[in-house]
Formats: sequence, C-alpha cells, structure tokens
Amino acid sequence: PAAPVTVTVTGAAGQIGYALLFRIASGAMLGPEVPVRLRLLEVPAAARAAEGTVLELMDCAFPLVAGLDVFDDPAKAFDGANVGLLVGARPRGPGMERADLLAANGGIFSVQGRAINDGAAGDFKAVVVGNPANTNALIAASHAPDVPASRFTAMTRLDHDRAVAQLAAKTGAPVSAIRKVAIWGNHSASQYPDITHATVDGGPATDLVDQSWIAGEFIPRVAKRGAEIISVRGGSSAASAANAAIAHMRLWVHGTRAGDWTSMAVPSDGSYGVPEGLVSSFPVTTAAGDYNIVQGLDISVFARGRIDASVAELASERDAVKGLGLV
Ligand code: NAX
Repeated sequence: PAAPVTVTVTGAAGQIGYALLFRIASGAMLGPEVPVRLRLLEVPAAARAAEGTVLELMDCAFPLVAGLDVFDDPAKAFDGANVGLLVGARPRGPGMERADLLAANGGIFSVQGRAINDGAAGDFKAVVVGNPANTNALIAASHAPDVPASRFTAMTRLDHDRAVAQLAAKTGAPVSAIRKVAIWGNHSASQYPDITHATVDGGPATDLVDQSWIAGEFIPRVAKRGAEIISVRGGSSAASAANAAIAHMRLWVHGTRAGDWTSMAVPSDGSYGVPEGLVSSFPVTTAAGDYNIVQGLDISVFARGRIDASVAELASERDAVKGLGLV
C-alpha cells in the first residue's frame, strides 16, 4: 500500500471545508489507493465545530483515513504536511476597507507561511482558496524562504470550470468535449477567462461562438459568477469551490491529460509579460507533481488588454501588502 499523505486543511469548520473534507477522505483528491492523514486548522472559536466534523468523518469509516486531528495552532497543523489547502481567511466585514482586509489576511497567511517553512514536509504543495487568494499565496510564500515559492499556488480552477460549463451550455457540447480553456490574472472580477485557444470536439471554439458573446456575455458571466451564486443561492459558492480545490490538487499531483491544460495562479516567471513573482493565473500543464506555464500562445490585442488590467490589479495588491510590511 502507498504511504499516507498528510493533508492540512485550514478553515476546516467553514462551508467550503465541510464540502471538501469528506471528498478528500474518500480518495477523490489523491486517488483511491492513497491513505490520508487529515490535519484540520481552525481559529479557537471554531475548533469545536471542526471536532464535530471529525466525529462525522469517523462515522463514514473511510478506509483511506489514517489520521484525523484538529488544531488551533498553525505550527502544529502544518507539522509534516505534504499538501496544504489554505481555505480559512478573513472575510470582508461591513465598513472594512481593502487595506484592512489585506492586513487582516496578511496576519493569517504570514503566520501560516512561517509554520509551513518550519514544519512542512520537503515536497509540500499549497493551494490558497481564501481570498484575496493570489495575494494571500504571495504573503505565505514570502514567509517561507526555505520552501520554493513555486509550491504556493492560488485557486482559479473554479473560474476555469465555470468557463468550461458556460462554453458547453452555449455550444450544446458535453463538458468532456472541451479542452484548453484558460483563466489569466487575478481571482477577481478583473480575471480574463479565455477561449481563444479552446477546442470543442477538436475544433476551434471560436468557430462556434462570436466575439460579441465572448466579450458581452461569457467573460462577465464567468468573472461575476461568484456574485451570481450569492444572489441566487443566498450564500457563496461552497461545494463547487471545494470541487475545484480537489481538481486543482489532483491535477497537480497526477497530471493534466494529453492535449489539455488547467488554470492555476502561480508565481510568474515573467511569462507573457507578467512581472516575475506576482501570483497570477496561467494555463499550465502538470506532470508528476510539477507544473509548467504553457508557452508560445498567441495573445491578441484584446487578450493583452484584459491580462494587463488584471495583472495591474495584482501589482497594486502586492504594493499594498508591501506597504504593510507583509512581503
Ligand atoms: P466560511 O466563512 O464558511 O469559512 C471560513 C472558515 O475559516 C471559518 O470557519 C473560520 O473560522 C476559518 N478561519 C478564519 N481564519 C482562520 C485562520 N487564521 N486559521 C484557520 N481557520 C480560519 O467561508 P467559506 O465559504 O468556506 O470560504 C472560505 C474562503 O474561500 C473565503 O475567503 C472565500 O472568499 C474564499 N473563496 C474562494 C474561491 C476561489 O475560487 N478562490 C471561491 C469560493 C470562496 O468564495
């Protein structure tokens, strides 16, 4: 049997945490043969609720679960972690300015970055889900100098899946027929969902839809889908976000399929003119636990403008947290 993998989940008592943990425990993330040791991190006030989730996880009698522990101390929660799903974050409260939000999250992700630096396993990989996800990943990485920055990624797979689903609905094709959708930039309304390179049943997606649908309906629908979910459901995306976090990590560990890619926010190496170090979404291929930004794609004038606008937002978030001494 495979060796157990230690998975740390933060914000474990939250709504995404609840949708995430049972699927990780069932093998949906790392595979049906891989035992998992789950380490749940919560704030002290929510640790008891996380203990309640642990009781339920026990009651599932998942054969793959090799450990179940709850912590309110990041240093303990990340001890020996191979995989981190950083979901817990400070939501924006009433009257909170953007700088307050960045500062509150800076306090969380700097401490967690340090805990990861000091205690995580040598192959540690993280996906940050908690918003502002890209900048939180940047903060965590900059407090973990001994861990390669490339291991700190942020989630745009939910945006990617939303784009696939919208393209499938518009063309009438099954989602399984769609390849090479991409999300660029920030996980925010400034993101650029891109179907320029996408295929539907092997043919160009752009032969099936026109530019006015792409610019007028598709892009805003995907970029503002989070707000649409809140207005219709009365709560923010939870199960779909958990599903995307599982896909993000499963693909990173097990690899993307031939002829396809995924979208991940990763520290830029300067590709496509995105300033080095900014955690920005790109199309990436993955294999054997590594990822590579897809190179050589044609970027239209339209795409350039969209990518530059989202990257400018990321640069301003980085400048704000730099001003706070967080990176
Ligand atoms: P909830 O408010 O339901 O849960 C968050 C949990 O995190 C709470 O239980 C809280 O106690 C815990 N927490 C807060 N600070 C913590 C800390 N320092 N250490 C450990 N736990 C801590 O939010 P939920 O709906 O689960 O969403 C979690 C985060 O995901 C939010 O920041 C949200 O904005 C973000 N999202 C990101 C998405 C993405 O695509 N990247 C989409 C979904 C989601 O909106």
